[in-house]
Amino acid sequence: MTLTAGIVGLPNVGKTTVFQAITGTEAQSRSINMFSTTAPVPGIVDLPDPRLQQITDHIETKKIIPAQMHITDIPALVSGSSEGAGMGVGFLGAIKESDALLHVVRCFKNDGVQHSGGSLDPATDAEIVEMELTQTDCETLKRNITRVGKRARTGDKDMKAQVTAFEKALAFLDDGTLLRQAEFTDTERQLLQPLFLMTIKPVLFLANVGDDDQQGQGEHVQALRQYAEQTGAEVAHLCGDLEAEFATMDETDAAQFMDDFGFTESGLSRIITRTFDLLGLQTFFTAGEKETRAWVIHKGDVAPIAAGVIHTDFIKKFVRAEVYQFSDLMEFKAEKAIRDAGKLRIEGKAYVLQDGDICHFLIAN
Ligand SMILES: Nc1nc2c(ncn2[C@@H]2O[C@H](COP(=O)(O)OP(=O)(O)O)[C@@H](O)[C@H]2O)c(=O)[nH]1
Ligand SMILES: [Mg+2]
Repeated sequence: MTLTAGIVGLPNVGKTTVFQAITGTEAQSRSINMFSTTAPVPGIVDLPDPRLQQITDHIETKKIIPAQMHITDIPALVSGSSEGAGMGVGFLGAIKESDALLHVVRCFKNDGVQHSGGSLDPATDAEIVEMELTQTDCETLKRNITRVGKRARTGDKDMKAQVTAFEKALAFLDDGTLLRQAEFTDTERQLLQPLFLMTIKPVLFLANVGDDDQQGQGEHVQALRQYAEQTGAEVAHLCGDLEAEFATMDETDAAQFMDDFGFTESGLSRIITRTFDLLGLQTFFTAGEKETRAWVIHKGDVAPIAAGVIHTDFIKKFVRAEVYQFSDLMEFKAEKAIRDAGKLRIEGKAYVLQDGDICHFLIAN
């Protein structure tokens, strides 16, 4: 699976700065103007994983291919966007299929950059954006209840089930419950899926801190953490301004710069770790002469599903897998030694993959 995420947030909170920091691109539209981003901007990020390099220390390869995440920067939401204020909400279509939302919240002080609410208040800011997403979902649900409702009244059972699921979701929102916190059956989730509702998506709040709170322990990040806890979301902090600068440097300079600022981990690694936690994801590897590659799957996925990430056909054609752990390779330093030590396992269709598995799949012709 390719992980996709959409960036949301109020104006001037650092959405484009964060986008630039994590995609390593130099965006043109980073600015102190309220609506400097006027159209969705897609980007692709290589997911850093030091294990890839370590694998190739022992298994020679022509090419290293990291897993990727697709990220889209969009114009800002403001209070009233769902009724057409600011840039409206039409651009949300660009992130409707995202697996998760990265909701950037301003936790940095900068008098030179106008704050849409007048003062720094992360929890309130987060809530304003979520209100607009809620309103957008309500509109989507009402529109679809009307559309499907006409056919449901003719007695069509499938249509009736749809209307019931839509009405249930609408009732949650009317009640002030975000859909990510609402309980639905698997069937209901399937019925809601085609509507691409915004508040049902998992949210990672990105606390954009100033360089006076690089550890993310200040009151503003704490306030956001509390809000996240109450609303079933996660928080990662990063200093957008600094990270955006690292991102445009070459690796050696960036490492030196990070060291100078006392950064032990890049904001991007933190975001990836939290997104993986949030979405229940893990990584497995394939390693060989041609290429060594990282793949993203869900925790609990069985071997044929993992093979299917490489090629959809492999789900059906899966025969068996040869599997060992990344740590085995670090210990024995070669596949042959792993095999000789009896650590190379033959696994069948029911095998549940573990993070860090290195796999060879046998596929039927
Ligand atoms: N001090 C400080 N300023 C920032 C930070 N992140 C963004 N800014 C500034 O805030 C302004 C708005 O940033 P931008 O990324 O365009 O915000 P967007 O409207 O949310 O996309 C720019 O002038 C940035 O340089 C940060 O972490 N610290
Ligand atoms: Mg922007």
